[in-house]
Amino acid sequence: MFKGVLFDLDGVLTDTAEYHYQAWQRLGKEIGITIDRAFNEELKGVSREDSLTLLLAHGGKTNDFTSEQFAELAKRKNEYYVEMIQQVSPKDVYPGILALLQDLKKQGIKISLASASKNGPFLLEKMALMPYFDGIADPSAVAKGKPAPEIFQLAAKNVGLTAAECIGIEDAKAGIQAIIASCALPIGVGRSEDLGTDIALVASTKELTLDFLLSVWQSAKV
Ligand code: UVW
Repeated sequence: MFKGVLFDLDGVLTDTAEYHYQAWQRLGKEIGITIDRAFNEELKGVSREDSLTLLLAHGGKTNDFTSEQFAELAKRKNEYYVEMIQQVSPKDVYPGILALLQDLKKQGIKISLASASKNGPFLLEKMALMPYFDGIADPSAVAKGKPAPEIFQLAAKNVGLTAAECIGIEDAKAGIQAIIASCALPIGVGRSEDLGTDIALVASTKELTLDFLLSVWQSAKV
């Protein structure tokens, strides 16, 4: 039986993945880089700085900015994003998530956040989900972001577990790769075209019930 669940935030607990996309799009437009949803898939789950590096490479502008300008662009994107998430409230929690968190708590299963976003704690507060979380991995405390396993390993460690004792839930390809590398058991929220065919997938968070998690764990561990 798994002892913990490690949650990504953007695109798993709520729809902030869309706000990230809009904020990157706005910044991109200002510096002459157009992005679409297909490219945005590559930014999902990736840290702010790594996303900016990918955006500049996408627009052929890798060497166009000094490190000070790079920092200013990252800050500007975050300002656009933070502006949009001010209105986030408990109504924005994805379907099924609250019931899952409540059921996990009742079973004494640890709940930990493994998000690359430095805005994670702010969003948990806004959605009134903070009381459910036993631990939050600080993304600035890990040397390498997703797809490296560190953030999931830290999220497990923060609740006294190893990643191998946990299920990890993600909507992004880099995140699924990080879960697999950490030895946690992945569940993807999304499409097999984006996340792969070799892991348990749900099309909607509505399907993320405790029973579903138990069945995924049992079938992976036989
Ligand atoms: C991500 O974009 C993942 O992080 P932040 O919210 O810190 O910019």
